[in-house]
Amino acid sequence: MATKPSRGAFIVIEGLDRSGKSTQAATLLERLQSRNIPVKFHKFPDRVTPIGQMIDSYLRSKSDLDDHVIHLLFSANRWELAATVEQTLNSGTHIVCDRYAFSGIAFTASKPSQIPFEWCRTPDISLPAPDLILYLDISPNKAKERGGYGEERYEQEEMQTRVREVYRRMREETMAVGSNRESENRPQWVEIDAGRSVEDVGKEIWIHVEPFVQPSGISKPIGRLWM
Ligand code: FDM
Ligand code: MG
Repeated sequence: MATKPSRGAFIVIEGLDRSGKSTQAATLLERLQSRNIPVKFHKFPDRVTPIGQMIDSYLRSKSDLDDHVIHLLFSANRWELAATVEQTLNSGTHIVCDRYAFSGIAFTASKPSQIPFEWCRTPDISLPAPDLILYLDISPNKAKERGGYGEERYEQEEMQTRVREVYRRMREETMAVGSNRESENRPQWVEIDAGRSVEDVGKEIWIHVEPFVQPSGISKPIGRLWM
């Protein structure tokens, strides 16, 4: 049995649609579970809650909502799980999370309505911050070739191209030296070339995750987004 760490690590996987997030999340979960490392999985949007059902209906174009409203619903959908996330981490269980607030900003800020980046970021301020962001980078062109595209809103190459640009901006801001936050309390943003085989991407992900899931655990407190 692995010993329980002081607190669990919060690991978020981000990327464009068809970048392989869900596959890699499943692989990572199996890796951890096979080592008896306690881990829980979350996925945003969580389409099960009442708010999640509204989001699901919007994404499948069954309903229409103002761009600000849907943005706030995505954020609310994270807030309704925030206390659970904290409890889970504090109990020593790690969390692997498929999409988080970075998706929220990247997609809304990429819309033709040109909602300002700072406005997009505001509702998620002070959510539990991830310790590690695994950004699966893929060109929209290559993602499109993987098929299964075009069934939901946002699954168009033009939109995905803009989304990738916003992700780049967030990566730069997260890694920027000279931000007023302590560097050790800053989430670590790792960019992974997701255009390779499932195995190769999985191996690289594990190299980055392993230091975060040691039995000694994580001693620093849970961070807050953008604070
Ligand atoms: N999405 C996801 C957003 O626009 N905002 C958010 O806050 C989140 C979490 O929802 F196109 C978008 C991203 C994607 C769509 O996500 C559904 P999945 O991972 O394909 O289910
Ligand atoms: Mg999708």
